[in-house]
Parts: sequence; C-alpha cells; structure tokens
Amino acid sequence: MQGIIMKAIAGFYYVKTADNLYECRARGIFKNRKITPLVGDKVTISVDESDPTKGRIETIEDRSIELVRPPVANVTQAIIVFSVAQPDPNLNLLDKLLAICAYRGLKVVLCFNKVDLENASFIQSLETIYEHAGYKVIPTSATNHIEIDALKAVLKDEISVFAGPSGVGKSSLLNEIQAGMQLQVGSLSKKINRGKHTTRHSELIELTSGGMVVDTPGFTSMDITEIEIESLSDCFLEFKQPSESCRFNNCLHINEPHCGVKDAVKNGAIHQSRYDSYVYFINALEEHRRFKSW
Ligand SMILES: Nc1nc2c(ncn2[C@@H]2O[C@H](COP(=O)(O)OP(=O)(O)OP(=O)(O)O)[C@@H](O)[C@H]2O)c(=O)[nH]1
Ligand SMILES: [Mg+2]
Ligand SMILES: [Zn+2]
Repeated sequence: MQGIIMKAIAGFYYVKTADNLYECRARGIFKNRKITPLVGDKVTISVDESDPTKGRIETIEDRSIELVRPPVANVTQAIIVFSVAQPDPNLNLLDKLLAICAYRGLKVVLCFNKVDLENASFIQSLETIYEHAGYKVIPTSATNHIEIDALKAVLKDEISVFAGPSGVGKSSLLNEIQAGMQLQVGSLSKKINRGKHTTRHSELIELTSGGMVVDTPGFTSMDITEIEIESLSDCFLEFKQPSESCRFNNCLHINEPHCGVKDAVKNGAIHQSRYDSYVYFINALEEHRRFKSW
C-alpha cells in the first residue's frame, strides 16, 4: 500500500494511505543504511496481520527535495512570512531566505503579515519591491482575517512549508486557514525579547481547503554559504534577464564594466535594496571562501 508520512514521533511514523492512517515502524534495513524516514516521504507499507491499524514501512520513494530545518521531504513550496511591523521586516534576511529557496528549487509565495499594524503606503512599497522581483506577494492579517482566502488558494495542491522569523504570525495564519488546528501562538512580548520559538515539532497537516502544510519552527537566520558565489546571481530571479546583456559571461555584477544588472539598478528595473542584499551576500561569500582557503 502506498502512503505519505504525516507525522514522526520517537521512531513511530504515521502514514496516511488513500483510506486510513497507520502507525508504522520502519524496516531495520533503513537504520542499517542510515536512512531516516522523513515527514513528507512517499512510502509503501505492509499492514500487520495481528493489528490492522499498524504497519511497517517497506520502501521510501526518492525525494524531490529534502529540508533539514524542519526535517521534511517532498515539499513543493515555501510560504515565506514576514510581518510589516512587530517585528519590523528585515529585508536583508528576507532576501537571504528567497535566495536559498531559489537555490534549492523551492517555489515561493511571500506573505507580509500584520498589515493591520502599518499604513498602506509602506505595505505597498514592500509589495512593489518583491512583485518586481518576480514573486507572488500576499499581504495578510491573521488577527483581522485579511486575505486569508488568497493564502488558502495558493496552498491548494501543494505541500507547503511556512518559514520566517519568530513572532511574525506563522502559527496564527495557519490557525486562521484551518479553524481547529490549534497551533500554539506565542506571546509577542516574550518572543521579541528572547527570540524564542513556540513551535517545535513538525507534522504535515491536511487542509480542508486543499493541500498540505508543515508548521515549522520559525528561524531567524540561515546560512548563505551553501550557495556558490557564481550561482548567487541566479538566485535573484529578476537579475536573470538584465544579466544577459553583461559583457562578461561570468560577470558578478560588482566591479565589471558593461554590466546589465548594474544598468538595471540605475534605471530602476532592479530595486536598490535587492541589489544591496546581493552585494552584501557576495562579500560574505568571498569572505567565507578566503577563510576556507587558509
Ligand atoms: N496585530 C497582529 N498581530 C498578529 C498577527 N498575526 C499574529 N499576530 C500576533 O503575533 C504574535 C506571534 O504570532 P505567532 O503566530 O505565534 O508567530 P510565529 O511566526 O508562529 O512564531 P514562532 O512559532 O515563534 O516562529 C502573537 O501575539 C500573535 O497574536 C496579525 O496579523 N496582526
Ligand atoms: Mg509558530
Ligand atoms: Zn553583470
């Protein structure tokens, strides 16, 4: 029988098949090969003869993608959530997450939450930057129930992971999307002060409106150094077309003459803050490379 691992707790895997949910153990052979089944894995199981609610994972299908934090497989898209206020959006961090998602081949929808706390022109300016960069942007408010249906619509038919800093409202949004999900929502004051994460486990949740989501632990930083310097430009979607008119094939768009990307920044086709993030990451990657070659 085929199914998908919805939840993993202490060596037990909860596998959903077309008609049932089975509590499964994994075959010993996985452990010997150092393969850990992951939430999101597509598996085949055999059902216990003595107990028809229990089973054993026999095979695991090759993963299309594998995330480490949270540990999930076969995710098809990331919903990156930042709040427009409390905490203020850190665009450098946002650009880092976007670059890493692009590098990993994850589709992204960008959600700016807590729009009830900011004025419309500020929110519009954020939307403009990222829509120009080629992203789908949804401005939401979990508390005021704004644009929750638009969010539901992009979750349909996908396995989505919510990512973003602590306190931006990821769990609140998920609770809005699915009443009764009852994910723990943290108290803001405590979180801003200590940067603590409320959400700890990971689990696939089937939405009544369609699709599946993982409520992930929020993260505040991620390592850009998994991307090679030469690939970074490709991870900024809107650099692609302008870079075709760079004189040099291997142009990094920093000091090179006749650079299409720098021209695009000058004429406004690429937003300055996106280019600033790019230059910042290039410097960080060069630093990292120098450090490694010591
Ligand atoms: N004003 C306002 N507050 C919100 C909104 N969404 C969430 N909050 C509040 O922001 C705080 C943090 O929300 P959470 O949903 O716990 O944030 P999270 O992103 O899941 O945080 P972690 O689990 O720590 O990563 C809570 O006090 C929420 O009530 C919103 O749209 N507007
Ligand atoms: Mg949370
Ligand atoms: Zn260039």
